[in-house]
Amino acid sequence: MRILFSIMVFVFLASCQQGSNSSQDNSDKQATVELQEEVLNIGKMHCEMCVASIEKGLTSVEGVEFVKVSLDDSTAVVRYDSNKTNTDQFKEVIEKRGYVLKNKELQP
Ligand SMILES: [Cu+2]
Repeated sequence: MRILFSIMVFVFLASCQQGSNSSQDNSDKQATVELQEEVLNIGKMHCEMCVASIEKGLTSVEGVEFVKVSLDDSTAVVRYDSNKTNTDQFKEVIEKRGYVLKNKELQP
C-alpha cells in the first residue's frame, strides 16, 4: 500500500513538473519583444523628489519596462519596447515636469 502511495505521489509530481515546464515555454514565446535601453542625461535634478518625479513619469509611459534614475550621475536608464514608445516621448515627459533632456543625439 505504501509503495502504491509513493508511486501516486511520484506520478503527481511528474505531471506537475510537466505542467510548469510547458507554461514556461509559453512565457518564453511571449517574451520575443526586444527591449531597447537608453541612458538619458537629465538636467535640473537636485534632490530625491526630482528623482521620484522623473521615475514616476517615465514609468507611466506605455511600453517602458524599467526605469532607474540616478541623482549622482543625473541620468535615467530606461528600458523600453521600441514598438510602443520612443525617446521623443521621454523628452516630453521630462520637460513637462520641469527638467531638461541633455542628450545631444536626442535634440531636434
Ligand atoms: Cu528636487
